[in-house]
Amino acid sequence: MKRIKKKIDLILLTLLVTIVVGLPFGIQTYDREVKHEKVPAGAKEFTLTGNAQRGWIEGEVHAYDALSLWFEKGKTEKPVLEVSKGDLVVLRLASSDVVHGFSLKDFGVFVSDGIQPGKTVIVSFRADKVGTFTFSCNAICGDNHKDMQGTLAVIA
Ligand SMILES: [Cu+2]
Repeated sequence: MKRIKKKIDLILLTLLVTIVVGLPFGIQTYDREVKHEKVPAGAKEFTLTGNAQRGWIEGEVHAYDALSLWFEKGKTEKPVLEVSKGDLVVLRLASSDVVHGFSLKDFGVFVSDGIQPGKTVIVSFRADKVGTFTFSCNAICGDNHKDMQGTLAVIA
């Protein structure tokens, strides 16, 4: 009887360890696969990282890097994303600190439920008109919230 109980304990412990260790890997793999699936071939892809001090930064930037870049270079330029008319544009939106939002109203693109740190939100749209369009953050994220903007330039 005691032996069986020990065996069950061991099985349960193994199961628990497997779950605790395996879950983060599982989530990571799932995220990567899902992200991968969402980006069609031939799309113009950009990554924007939101930072409460520096606004939108082009590329994937982690909190520590954002901070050191801030001290090294001061305020960064607002990003300008250039695409051609007719392009399918895919934006990977990330945050290096707090919850940000995203809005590009000329193309009907809104992220209303927030861009959480550590999670990437992917939006896509067809750049079907020529011009320069402003995108911004639509979640109040700090003192520099109103400066958290960038430009999408669609050329003919
Ligand atoms: Cu923001």
